[in-house]
Amino acid sequence: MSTEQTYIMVKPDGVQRGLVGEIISRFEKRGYKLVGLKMCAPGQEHLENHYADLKEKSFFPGLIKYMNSGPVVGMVWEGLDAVKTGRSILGATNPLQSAPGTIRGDFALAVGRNVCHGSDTVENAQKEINLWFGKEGVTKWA
Ligand code: RTP
Repeated sequence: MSTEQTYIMVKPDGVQRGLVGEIISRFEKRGYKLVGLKMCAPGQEHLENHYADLKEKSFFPGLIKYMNSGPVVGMVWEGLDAVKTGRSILGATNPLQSAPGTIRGDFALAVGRNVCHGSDTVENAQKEINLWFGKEGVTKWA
């Protein structure tokens, strides 16, 4: 098991519902280290880049519209097995299949309003961190 970084994002519904603090708190309490935090309204082009691998999916236009409906909060969390364990903290993509105790299992019902995003591989995490944090990068602390 190695130390990794993962990109976690509170989606517009999570921000509007006041879940940012709750989501940060769950990662902090689990023991992950916050090394990047940014609120932004990224715009259509940036969101299309983030979800480029889903471009051919029928739900893609609706996904971009949803993601563009308000600001998001992007975070980079660092720690052991951060990518896989990060996704287990979020729960299954479809909240109806998310276990209670996960973020989606506690706060969501619809796949199209599933509150949060988490990188699915170490490689994609690095791509997403570069895409969202770019030149400014993330913070180093002990
Ligand atoms: P995410 O990137 O948001 O963490 O989600 P994921 O990897 O678990 O799932 P993915 O298949 O990459 O889907 C990205 C987001 O698209 C929306 N979605 N809608 N059938 C549908 O209507 C549908 N399927 C997926 C969800 O918001 C999902 O998180």
